[in-house]
Amino acid sequence: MSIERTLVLVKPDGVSRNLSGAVLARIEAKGYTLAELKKVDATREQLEQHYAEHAGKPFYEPLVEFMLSGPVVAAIFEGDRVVEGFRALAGTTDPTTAAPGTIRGDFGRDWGLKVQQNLVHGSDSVESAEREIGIWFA
Ligand code: RTP
Ligand code: MG
Repeated sequence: MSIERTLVLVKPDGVSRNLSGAVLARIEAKGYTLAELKKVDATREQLEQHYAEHAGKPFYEPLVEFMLSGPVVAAIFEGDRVVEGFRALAGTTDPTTAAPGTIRGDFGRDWGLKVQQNLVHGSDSVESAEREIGIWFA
């Protein structure tokens, strides 16, 4: 067993489409435990820390603007290998091609929406998770 924590964000598209509960329910149904939960208006400073690895990329500024466009739901989930497990549940980055059965594959829309509107964020490693939890649950 490797009990981990991961940081999940329901992005502004998921919140505005009233899918926060559906997303959280799927994570709980897989067996992960909700440890912390809040709805938050992100600040630019938070997002610049959160997405520091992407600074300078072409999609960085549109991504930050999108994440500022409405509230997000931030959660900490706990469980055995939850970092890897949640990313599998979320699906690949682009909802158009994310596998059916995943959150992005099932709830994503593809009529002209951008890749950033992919419903959820999940930490990509245990180290990232601890760093990101510090940003969102200081
Ligand atoms: P996340 O960090 O949100 O869990 O997603 P991810 O690992 O699957 O994707 P990542 O490469 O870390 O990118 C972070 C977020 O940036 C947006 N993105 N847009 N080409 C593009 O327009 C593009 N590529 C990435 C997505 O919102 C992605 O989740
Ligand atoms: Mg990522």
